[in-house]
Amino acid sequence: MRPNARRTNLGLAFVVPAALATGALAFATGSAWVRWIAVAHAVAASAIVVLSPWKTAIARRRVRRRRASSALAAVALGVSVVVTVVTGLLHSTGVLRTLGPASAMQLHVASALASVPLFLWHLVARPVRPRRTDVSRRAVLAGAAVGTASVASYGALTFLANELGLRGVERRATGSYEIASLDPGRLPVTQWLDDSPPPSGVQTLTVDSGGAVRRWSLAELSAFDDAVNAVLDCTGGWYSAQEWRGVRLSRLLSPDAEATSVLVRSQTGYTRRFPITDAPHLLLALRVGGRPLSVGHGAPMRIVAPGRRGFWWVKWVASIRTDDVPWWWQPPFPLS
Ligand SMILES: Nc1nc2c(c(=O)[nH]1)N[C@H]1C(S)=C(S)[C@@H](COP(=O)(O)O)O[C@H]1N2
Ligand SMILES: [Mo]
Repeated sequence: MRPNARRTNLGLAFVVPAALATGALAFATGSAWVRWIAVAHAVAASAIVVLSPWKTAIARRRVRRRRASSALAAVALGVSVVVTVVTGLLHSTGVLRTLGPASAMQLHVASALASVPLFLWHLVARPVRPRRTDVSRRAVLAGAAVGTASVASYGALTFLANELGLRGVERRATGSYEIASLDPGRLPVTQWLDDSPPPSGVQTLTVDSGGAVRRWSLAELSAFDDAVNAVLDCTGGWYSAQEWRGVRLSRLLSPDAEATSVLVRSQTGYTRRFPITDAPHLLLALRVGGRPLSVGHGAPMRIVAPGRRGFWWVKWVASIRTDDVPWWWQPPFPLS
């Protein structure tokens, strides 16, 4: 079939950002919505695959006509998209979850991030300007056909994974695989980007709330014994259920009518800001599975944030502050 270059390119200009957006949203979402966001992510990825034969034909023609300016960036974009789709498939089916030192999920995210500037550059270098005729009857039908084929291939893959008993079907709604639940000795130690365990832990926790600063010693904090069973779900693609013990954050805060958020800072400078309404549900954990936290897992204390992805579970907590800054006034994902 002779490719309709305009429609194929317009389709990709829509589904590639959709795949990126749903992927980022899946990491940011803690509620039950994450299941549907993950499904939308898979369908957007299927659409990229469905459109790829046409896009390949377009690229071939381009090369043949020697209109190969900015070809290197275009090829790099193609490679990054292929790697992203393949690693996404490897992770989600469970066929191959580690590739050398990295997990399929880590490579998936890294190549997706690499594709963002390349994609933007491609749009600038080879713009597709929508025309009126793009919303013709035929175009709408073509769009519907691609949509149907994408949903169908996602459904077929899910069916096949079930039939073949692939490990991918055991995943949680977030897409993560279970590991080391109730066995904290085997819990993986991981950092978001480049943080690392401090050589020695803090001896006190500084709490700045309601206009007063109070320092809590570890002995004082250890006297609390609030227990929370919660799932640590790392965006690296695994989750683990553990029994955490420590003190509910709300117990440490002074009443403050103005406060809208609580800022948690680690000894290493890693921070996350939570809505103040979360304070009763957040645990400052000193123990896991009945034992003090190890250094890797955040000794002497860390945040346990049920329902939030791993990057919210600040380790090596040194200080907590309440103020009236809105909780969303921070990068959606940590930068360190
Ligand atoms: N200070 C600090 N806390 C952190 C991180 C970090 O890089 N620095 N990484 C987070 C991420 S991404 C995850 S998944 C969990 C991992 O916790 P674990 O090492 O105990 O499994 O810690 C979170 N807390
Ligand atoms: Mo993580």
